[in-house]
Amino acid sequence: MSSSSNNKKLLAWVDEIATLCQPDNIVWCDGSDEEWDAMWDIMVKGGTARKLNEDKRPNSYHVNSIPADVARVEDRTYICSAKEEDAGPTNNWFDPAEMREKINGMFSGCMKGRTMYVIPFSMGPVGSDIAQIGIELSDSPYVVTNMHIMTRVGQNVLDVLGEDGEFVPCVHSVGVPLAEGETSEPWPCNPDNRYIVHYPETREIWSFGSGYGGNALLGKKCFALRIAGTMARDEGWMAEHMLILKLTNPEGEVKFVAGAFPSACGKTNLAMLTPTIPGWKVETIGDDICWMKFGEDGRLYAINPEAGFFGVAPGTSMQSNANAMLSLESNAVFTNVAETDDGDVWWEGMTEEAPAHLIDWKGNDWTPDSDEPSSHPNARFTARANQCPVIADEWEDPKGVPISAILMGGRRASVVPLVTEALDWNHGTFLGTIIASEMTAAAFGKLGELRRDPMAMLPFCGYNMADYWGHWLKMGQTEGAKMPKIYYVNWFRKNEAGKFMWPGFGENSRVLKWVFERCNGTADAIETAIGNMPTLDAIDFDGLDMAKEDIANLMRVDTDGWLSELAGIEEYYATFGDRLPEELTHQVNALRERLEDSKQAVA
Ligand code: SAT
Ligand code: MN
Repeated sequence: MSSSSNNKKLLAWVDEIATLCQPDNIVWCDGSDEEWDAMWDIMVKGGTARKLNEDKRPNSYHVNSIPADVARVEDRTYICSAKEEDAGPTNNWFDPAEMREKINGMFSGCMKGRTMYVIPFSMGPVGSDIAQIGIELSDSPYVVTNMHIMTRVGQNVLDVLGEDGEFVPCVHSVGVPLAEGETSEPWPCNPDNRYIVHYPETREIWSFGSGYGGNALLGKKCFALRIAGTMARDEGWMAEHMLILKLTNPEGEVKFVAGAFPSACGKTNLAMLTPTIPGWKVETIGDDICWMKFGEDGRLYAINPEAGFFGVAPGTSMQSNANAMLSLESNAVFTNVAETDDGDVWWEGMTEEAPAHLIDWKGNDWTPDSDEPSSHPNARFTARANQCPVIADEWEDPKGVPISAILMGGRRASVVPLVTEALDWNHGTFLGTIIASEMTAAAFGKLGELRRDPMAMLPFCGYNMADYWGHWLKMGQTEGAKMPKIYYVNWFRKNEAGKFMWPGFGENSRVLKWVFERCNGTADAIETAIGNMPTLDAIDFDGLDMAKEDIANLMRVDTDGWLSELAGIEEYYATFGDRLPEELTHQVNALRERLEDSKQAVA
């Protein structure tokens, strides 16, 4: 297990970081099975991991973090651009020179007593024109194994990098140096000193103090969204928080659809959906991140830069997402879930009935009478994409797949209908900027209050959000561009009794069918104030157990509701000052006019 490179910049940088962090050893990772085994061997012996019952879940491991380190830390995530306005009001900005000083202090000697792993990884199929190379230096064997699944790791990446190729440098430390003879905690981390730092101008990532998820697996949100986003802006492509799916109609015709949804809106489920309408097929390209570049024909071609799924475990079951369950039957990692008496894993919602006894994620005995859930709500599985039974043949196509439509949506109990087609790219961009979700728990703010999450990128946009919107608009003006159609969807509308009107899950295929047929010009729509909406019979509601009234409400323009949204949108836009693209002001004004006109027409 070892790899090597003759890239001068890389060799010099590895030396420099080793001098700073002072690890005991340096290991160049090669992504092999042997390396996987060796990492787990270290973690099992060190009390970090438990191997699952080989008969139940071959080659799979269970790890628990500590309660202080269970999720991304948005308040410790920094964008260190030279100018504060370039980070914008939605990011934590920090002066880059001051941050460098802080970082030098923090990282100085931080890997003492540990091994520094050099992880060469490709985001996207190795060698694809749309792919990018990163190198993560990390002192965590847990990170090495997760990167094996989530990215493409190995010598072939270094071969593509060659002598003078470019890479994004990513430095990660759990932030717990060991004294002579001291052994590591099972889950080392430094929760009081977590820093997730991005330098967009020099395209660097530094992460300190956390071993978990997006804080530590730096290819994911840090690189593939925050840093890649700024690269995309500079180079004329797009790095988006979107699933990608392949949709096939009963005649065998194929379209590719991307979709941006905030956390907890069922992105992974949609990407792997089992259609309820006969003859239609959904296959998966990706469940979280989408990079798109123009092809010669002016269309946007997308790749999934990742190689695995880092999915939320609780709630995932054979009922809610059979394809995800089948993806993690072997070669998988489980973090912060419960263990069963027969050496397997369990989480809330996996089966209707909970096992009679478990060891919970904190290591305590658990029974169905216990007060706390057995798994952390943000417990995760890490599963290989190529194990997904509905992974599309094209998922590793280096030239990407042409995107016909982009879906966007939040979690809205009111106002927003089931599906609306944008009038054009600019209008669709506008709809993306106004994505929001109602707060569901009082703890997160006032009930019913909106958390705005434009394009589902709020925590992931590495530069000024208003400039990002400007980039979307600019993409649409590119000479010869044939942009995808944009659809604003809402699976989460509630009726007056507080019940979800729309069944969601596999039934979302009914909306996908309309989208598909709109792209072909064969489905009906009526132009309304808020966009093109399906006529009542354009969506197949056949066999759905839904009240007529709910169907009507789901498909209706709530003119007054929309009018009262406008003030909130304008207030939000105002927070971006003069960075707000003028076009978006036009869009709000035009929407207001259309709504008022339609009100008069009715009156
Ligand atoms: O922890 S991650 O950022 O990788 C996943 C997520 O928050 O969606
Ligand atoms: Mn995500």
